[in-house]
Amino acid sequence: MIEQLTQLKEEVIEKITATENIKQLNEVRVAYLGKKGPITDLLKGMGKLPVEERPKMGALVNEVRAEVQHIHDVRKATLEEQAIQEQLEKEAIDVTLPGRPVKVANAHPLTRVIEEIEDLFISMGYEVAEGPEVEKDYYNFEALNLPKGHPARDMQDTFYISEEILMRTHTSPVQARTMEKKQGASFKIICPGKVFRRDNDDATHSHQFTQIEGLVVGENIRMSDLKGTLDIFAKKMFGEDREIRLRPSFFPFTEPSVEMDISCFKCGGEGCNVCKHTGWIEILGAGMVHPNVLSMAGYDPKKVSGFAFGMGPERIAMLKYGVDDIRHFYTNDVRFLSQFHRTEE
Ligand code: FA5
Repeated sequence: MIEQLTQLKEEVIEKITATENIKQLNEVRVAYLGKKGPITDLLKGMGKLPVEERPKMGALVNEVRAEVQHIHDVRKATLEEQAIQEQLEKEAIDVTLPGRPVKVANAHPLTRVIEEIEDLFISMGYEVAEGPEVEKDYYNFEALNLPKGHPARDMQDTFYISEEILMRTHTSPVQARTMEKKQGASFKIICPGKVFRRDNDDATHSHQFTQIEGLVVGENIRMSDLKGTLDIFAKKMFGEDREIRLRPSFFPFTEPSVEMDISCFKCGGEGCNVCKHTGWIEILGAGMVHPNVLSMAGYDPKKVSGFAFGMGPERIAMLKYGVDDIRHFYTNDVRFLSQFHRTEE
């Protein structure tokens, strides 16, 4: 029996030492040290031994079992340590690798154009004014020399909240509101904001779009001041060699009224697809503030005069960035918007 025990001890030690992972070690433990294992069998078989030999054999078996258990425990600790090391190596982060580029969201292309125009006029001493998008009929039309029933109202049909309240069709009501507030004082403002019209959406029209209004009121403000201001605007926005052209037009709130064109920045005036082969691109409407508008807001048209202009940033952004459909600005397609993104390392 002692021989059997010694053989068993050597066998199990050899098996334990040969294990490569915890799973294998567990299998060896169950097989040799478990309830149905050979060591337990030996203990059970001791009943067959003469009584005087039993304590000695019992002690021997227990000694072997303790020794095997110890070797098992040492092996277990080694294998566990090895497993942790392997895992650490697998999950190791190489901090010397360069980081992945992070996409940084940028201002919407329309916001960019609006801010660029704001900055330009602020640099020329203009204040930025704001007005409500839900507006009174009075400010949107009447105070701008467009009384009820005036045929020019048809060009700016909009969404009415009630008979007297509507979604503003242009930023021009801010003209009347600012003049009322300034109470006869001179001023220079620009007003960016959303406007609404019952226009059918197509590549160049939207039922909601943005405008930027400009208004200068004071003594001795002349058409040449308007022309000079628009000339600077055209050159700063579209390039120093741009020329401007004023064509007669009609707005009930300005007299005389003009449309301003710029010489085409793509072909330089020779004619191309951007300028529809005319050499000129229409940019905005403008004019000298109508005396009726001045007097309705409490200014004396004999003493003061003013000029005003209004433009659509969508159309300007389309020209600047070569966008062929105004709807791109509103459909939130990331393929479109991401072209205006910066990538930062
Ligand atoms: C006006 O709205 C006048 N209030 C502008 C003005 C102000 C004239 C001050 C004189 C003095 P108009 O309807 O032309 O004018 O619109 C001005 C600009 O808004 C247009 O040149 C165009 O760029 C833009 N616009 C007009 N309708 C739409 C639309 N449906 N979608 C996108 N942009 C539009």
